[in-house]
Amino acid sequence: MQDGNSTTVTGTLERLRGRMLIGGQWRGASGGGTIPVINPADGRRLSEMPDGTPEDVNEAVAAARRAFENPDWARLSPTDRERLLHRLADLLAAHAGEFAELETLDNGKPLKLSSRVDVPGAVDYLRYIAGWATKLEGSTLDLSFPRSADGGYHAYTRREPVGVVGAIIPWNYPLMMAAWKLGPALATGCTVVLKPASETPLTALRLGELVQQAGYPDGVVNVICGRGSVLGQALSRHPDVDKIAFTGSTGVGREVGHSVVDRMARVSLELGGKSPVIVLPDADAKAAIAGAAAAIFANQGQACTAGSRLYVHRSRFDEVVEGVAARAARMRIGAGMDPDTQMGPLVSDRQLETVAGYVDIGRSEGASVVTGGQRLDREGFFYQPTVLTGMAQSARVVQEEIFGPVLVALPFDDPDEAVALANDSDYGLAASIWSNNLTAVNRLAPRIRAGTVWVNCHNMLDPAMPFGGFKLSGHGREMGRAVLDLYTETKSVCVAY
Ligand code: TAP
Repeated sequence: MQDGNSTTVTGTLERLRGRMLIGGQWRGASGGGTIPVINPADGRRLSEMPDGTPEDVNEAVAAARRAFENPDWARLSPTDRERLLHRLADLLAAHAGEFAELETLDNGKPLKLSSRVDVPGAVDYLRYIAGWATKLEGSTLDLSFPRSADGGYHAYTRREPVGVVGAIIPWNYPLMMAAWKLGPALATGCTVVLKPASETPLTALRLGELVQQAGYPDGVVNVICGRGSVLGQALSRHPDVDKIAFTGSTGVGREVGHSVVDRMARVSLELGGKSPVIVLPDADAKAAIAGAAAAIFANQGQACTAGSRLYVHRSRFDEVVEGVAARAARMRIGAGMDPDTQMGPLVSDRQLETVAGYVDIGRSEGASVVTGGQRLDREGFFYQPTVLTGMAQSARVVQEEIFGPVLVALPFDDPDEAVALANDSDYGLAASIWSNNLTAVNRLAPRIRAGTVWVNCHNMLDPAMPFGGFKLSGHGREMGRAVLDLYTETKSVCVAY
């Protein structure tokens, strides 16, 4: 161990310092600049990444275009694409401990979470999507167009890779988001320019090394680092990028969407959320309390699907809210590398300011702080898990995404009111319903305007389940078979005979 990190991770940090992957070469930014990478558990500098420029974007996109047209990649059989993805998944699994540690140091999340969810989740997803490489299908079509007596037309459709993909990802699940973008792109034969968030570039860069080790031709995957407002914007506006796959805030997603639509490139957007957790009168209180607490406090509340609005039937309101608050107060907060930690720091001082600011706004809107409501008096970016009650449904803390460990709780009197409150949001990413009444659940689920509705669980994401948002939560569905639509074009071929 050195500096509290394993020697493997210390070596990786040294090797990756100030470098990014373009066209198979590891190099610094063309302007020579770097940006510090901060450990959120102590606020100290962990590493540095390149401060990439639009010139670097041009080079990465050109490398991805060359790779897309290179027969070594373009003519690779589906079986070989599947095999390569399995090799990448195997390499990731073989380095699971190192990746979990890197993710925790970079993002702050508890090592338990990165080693049990982030890394295995990325491996499982790569394995799942590898199987689709050999199952891309078109259809044969009977045409009605008249021709000679014994002649006709034979028509069929093909699925072809969309081309060069610009993938822009956030800091909350950096490795998993990288896998969600790289997996389907590589399964379908696309090439990628991946831009991780500035707060958390490390696991994406290390994954770039594994991509090379797995044997992908140079330029099939490029990992570039730099500021979103410079590099991300240049990538999303680049005329030779065929598709942008973006996960991040609704504000930036809207900007990206505009620039992409202007040039008619393809785009998928996975954006923000303000997901309701609805507890019906007959719910198992113990399960609902544990579920509601995990729904908001996992990953420090920095999850797009976080159950950040709790609506409880008035008859059970005090019991459930007190139960969630008691769990919050008991949570062990500390550095993610400490094995006892249940909640780590927020990702950055900026995020800490945002979360603390929202709780102050909540107080000014009349909210009572049932538990939490303070930053921790220690180095690093720590904030207490917080539960607010007593504000109106129209309050900003109820309507706006906080992206931190802050839960707002409100009572309801009947199912119609629960539906109205749950749907009273600009977002529509996910929701959960807690109840043992099958009829009530089946009546409620279709009425919730969200891309995923969980029943008696929350945050259950599986590679087989399509995932994405209604309303301002985004556009397109990742995972499941549905993701193939995002990374392929359908071509009709019509043959006269
Ligand atoms: P953003 O600020 O939107 O950043 C996301 C990514 O976009 C980062 O890589 C960022 O780069 C880049 N970016 C910033 N400005 C850009 C621009 N003008 N053009 C192109 N790219 C730009 O979000 P965040 O704060 O990192 O992440 C939190 C948000 O992501 C939350 O709203 C959350 O709900 C959402 N999220 C959604 C999902 C799904 S699946 N729906 C999953 C995770 C997170 P820099 O880091 O360099 O600024």
